[in-house]
Amino acid sequence: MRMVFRWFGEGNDTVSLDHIRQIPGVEGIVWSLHDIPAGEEWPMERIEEVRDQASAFGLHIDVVESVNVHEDIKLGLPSRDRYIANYIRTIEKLGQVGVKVICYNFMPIFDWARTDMFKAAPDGSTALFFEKSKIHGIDPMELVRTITQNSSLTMPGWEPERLAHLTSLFEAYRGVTEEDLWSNLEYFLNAVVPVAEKSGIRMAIHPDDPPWSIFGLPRIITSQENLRKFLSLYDSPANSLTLCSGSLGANPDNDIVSMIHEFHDRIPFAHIRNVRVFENGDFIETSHRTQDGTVDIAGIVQAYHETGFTGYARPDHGRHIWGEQCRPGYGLYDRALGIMYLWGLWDAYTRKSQDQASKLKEVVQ
Ligand code: CS2
Ligand code: MN
Repeated sequence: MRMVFRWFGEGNDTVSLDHIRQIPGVEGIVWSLHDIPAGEEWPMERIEEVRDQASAFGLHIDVVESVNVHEDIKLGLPSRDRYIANYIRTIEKLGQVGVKVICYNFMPIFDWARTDMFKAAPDGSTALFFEKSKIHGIDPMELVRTITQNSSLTMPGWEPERLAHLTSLFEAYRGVTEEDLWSNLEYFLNAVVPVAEKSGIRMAIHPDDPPWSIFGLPRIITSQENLRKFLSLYDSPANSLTLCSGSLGANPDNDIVSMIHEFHDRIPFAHIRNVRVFENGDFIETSHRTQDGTVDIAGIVQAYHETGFTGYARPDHGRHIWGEQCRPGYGLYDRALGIMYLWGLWDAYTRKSQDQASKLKEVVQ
């Protein structure tokens, strides 16, 4: 397991590279060019700039999250080919600087969605919260305001330029079914996966968060069955998964341990975080500790250990604790605590398998 940490870029993050390198076992940043609109080609100078900033602190840039997919590609419009051509040139450039994994998602219009960015927990911390009944009643624009209002920093997946055209975006998706979305995704994969293969990059789709339809928009990267279907669309190691335990775990029917055992050779990037799902379907992000939520984090780390996971992992989100002022979900403290929990589990499983191996040796001798 190779630990990495998301960094939003100079002037766009409350956490510095200097802090990141002090978290035990963190070897690289997970990065993006957040100001470049989806569909545009990334300039090489900007890519090299991030590489140089990271390497000044001894950190690598192997994992990009995300190169966002233009809405016309998800919609399957004729203009998609132009945006796919730009995407391909970006993949090639990222390959040239040694990037190994590109995370992306295929959610129509919205990326991750929550109804409350700072929901208070009894211990005084706050965290991202999703209230199922609230989302049914509200105007999508209200959701955009909830998510973007408290922050002067960019919110990934919630770019104001794009969301300013919300009405026409919804209009464009009218009549677009899950089947359409699958076939538009397949078209995209057929174009980009061969390029990724040649560039030494694994494309790793992020599951939908939450893993069900919102505002009547189709969502397909939601379950074990659908992940299986996704992988079969293009059978190559370069067509792979960012397995996010928190996103998938918002639906208690999703058995993430089973997914790791089934898909392990197609998971180059793990997002490991916990959520607590309530009986009515609402959920709140919690600490990483297994007992604090409803996702079996210890079982997940064990499954990665048992399957010999050598990919990248990040703690994904954290709560806001100790009064930290930060981008929602992306403070330093709780994510760093999460990393230490993940390492604790990992090292214990390593020790256990070493002990078992030496016992076996004794028996054989
Ligand atoms: C995050 C996402 O919701 C999550 O779990 O990891 O915001 C993720 O960064 C994007 O969906 C990836 O494209
Ligand atoms: Mn995630």
